[in-house]
Amino acid sequence: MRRKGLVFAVLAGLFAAALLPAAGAYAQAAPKRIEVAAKRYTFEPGEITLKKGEPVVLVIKSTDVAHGIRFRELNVEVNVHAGATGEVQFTPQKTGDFVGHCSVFCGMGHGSMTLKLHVVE
Ligand SMILES: [Cu+2]
Repeated sequence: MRRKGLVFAVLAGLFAAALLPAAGAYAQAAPKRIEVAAKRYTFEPGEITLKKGEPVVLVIKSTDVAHGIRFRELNVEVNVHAGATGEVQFTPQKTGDFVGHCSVFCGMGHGSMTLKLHVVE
């Protein structure tokens, strides 16, 4: 009888060991991906809303020339080659409205190529 109990304990231990890594992976679920298309001289969508403290991956896909995005106040920047995709992961730590600017000169309208970011609680 004691032997059965021991076998049970070992099996329970193995079971728990098998489950724990899975639980850990679940807790670190992949951050939300937000895709934004970049083309002369707009980002589409032009506005995004994020939650404070929630990690995100901002995916910028250029459909023409090289672009980039920089949110100076958030220390977030990524450049994208022509026709390519670039991504940057960050976690907004403060609420408010931020304006990101294209960080790679892309032509006459470059200065007005912006992406609005709202960070909410
Ligand atoms: Cu530009």
